[in-house]
Amino acid sequence: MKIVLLIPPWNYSILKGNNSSRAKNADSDVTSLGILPPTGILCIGSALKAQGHFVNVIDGYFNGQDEILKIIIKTNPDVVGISTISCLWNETRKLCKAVKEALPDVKIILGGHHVNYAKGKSLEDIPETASIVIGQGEQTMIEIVKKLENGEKIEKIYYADPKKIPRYFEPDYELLDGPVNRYIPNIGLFCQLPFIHMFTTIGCGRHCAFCNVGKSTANLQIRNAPEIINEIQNNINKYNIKTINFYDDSSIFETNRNEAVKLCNEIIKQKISFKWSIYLTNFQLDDELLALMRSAGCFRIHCAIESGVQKNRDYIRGNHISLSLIEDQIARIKNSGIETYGRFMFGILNESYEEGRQTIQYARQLKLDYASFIRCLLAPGTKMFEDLSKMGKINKDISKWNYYNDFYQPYPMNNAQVSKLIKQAYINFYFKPSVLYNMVKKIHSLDELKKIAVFAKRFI
Ligand code: B12
Ligand code: SF4
Repeated sequence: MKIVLLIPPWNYSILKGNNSSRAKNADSDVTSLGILPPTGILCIGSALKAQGHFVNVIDGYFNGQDEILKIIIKTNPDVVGISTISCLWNETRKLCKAVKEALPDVKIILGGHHVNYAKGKSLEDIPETASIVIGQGEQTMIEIVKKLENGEKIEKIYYADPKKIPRYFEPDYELLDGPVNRYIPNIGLFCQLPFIHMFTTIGCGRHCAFCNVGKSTANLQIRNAPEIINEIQNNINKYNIKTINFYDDSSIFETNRNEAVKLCNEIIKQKISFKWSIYLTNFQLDDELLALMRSAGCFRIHCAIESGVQKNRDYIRGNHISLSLIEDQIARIKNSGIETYGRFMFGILNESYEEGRQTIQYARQLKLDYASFIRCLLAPGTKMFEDLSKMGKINKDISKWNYYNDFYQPYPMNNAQVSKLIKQAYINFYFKPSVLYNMVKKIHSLDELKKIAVFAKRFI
């Protein structure tokens, strides 16, 4: 069968709730601080390709609705699978309508984060949908396509069995409608290009106050070291990858020390030459593991600190990691020779403007090598969503939802204060001679320098 899998159109302007012209490339708008390939639908694509189906993956970052429609009409697929997130639900709705008008026989299947949350309500919102898939999509998509091939009726709602560990299908970048090197990662993720991001675990298993992924995925599944090594080598051999970021929030480095040690030892033994970084949320890596990671090529650790005020950090991450533990961990990482990148957010429920300023001070005091400061983005079905909802702060009109503004108002800060804090934080953190000197000293490549220059222009 012929299958098109896609991410609906998105860019900075669309996320702000506007219709907009397309970004020309991954450096031409602000979201371009990190444009990465859509792993979820690439894994599903791999699974379907392994069954002998024809698969085309379209990324809505590089294609507007008209371009997507043209590709779909040209491909004339039997199935269109769309990955959904809440702030692009309206784009998804428009696209489904247009696809169905152009190709009335096509079966539209929706999956991903928004339908995981909204479940049956998504079918009411988008009546053009043939089925929705809740949970991990590989196995279920194989099942659905098989049924369609046999002329059998398909269900309206499929639940991927959370207890069944799905087979992991490596994302197949050959399925993309463009070259993999047009993706440009976030400023801190790479030291040299080409870059790719990977996952050492599947699912999540946590319940952060702003995110609904943990609620809808199966419990955390650990990938084994040989399988991860195989994917690393494939990426290096096929795309000459120089930097990899392990993008998972609960990577094996924090959740399965044995597998992490095996992975590092194997990288060293096989002399696999690449630089890599990880995300950290639990802050409990010991010195021995840090030294081994460093020997295996780990150059930077992204620390999800979120807030310098304990009550706000506890609320948002829910794992009660004390600020003193974070400080101790940062010192250990620095001692190991690995660079530190702190990640912070503003606009947490009940965070005051003054507390936001304390977070800026905290970021400076930690003497991190890099830091990023973002707006706390909210997903429906989460604790923060429910709490704001009870306070009447949520705009329930789904057609108005977007990433930046209309969807909800932070409390007690307003959006303007959040934006002001973000700007102040970058200026206060980076415009210090010692930080700038350190950054320049540590620049790993011309590509990294160029990315830093694009970023710095926003504040000059
Ligand atoms: C990597 C990542 C990115 C990358 C790549 C995006 C992408 N489309 O893959 C980049 C940096 C580009 C990015 C950008 C954005 N992201 Co993002 N991103 C993530 C992250 C950290 C991992 C996603 C991932 O690859 N997981 C691994 C794969 C294997 O799993 P998966 O994507 O969930 O897919 C599986 C299932 O969901 C399902 N499935 C998914 N799609 C489909 C489709 C069909 C048809 C079927 C049947 C099943 C199915 O099957 C898949 C395979 O098992 C998640 C957080 C998280 N832990 O999930 C946030 C997350 C998805 N991002 C989010 C957001 C908001 C954004 C941005 C708006 C942010 C911004 N300002 O730029 C943009 C929008 C991009 C977009 N259109 O998708 C939110 C979504 C919130 C929500 N619930 O709606 C999340 C959950 C983060 C959060 N905690 O809030 N993101
Ligand atoms: S933000 Fe929290 S709930 Fe969401 S994926 Fe990361 S660890 Fe899981």
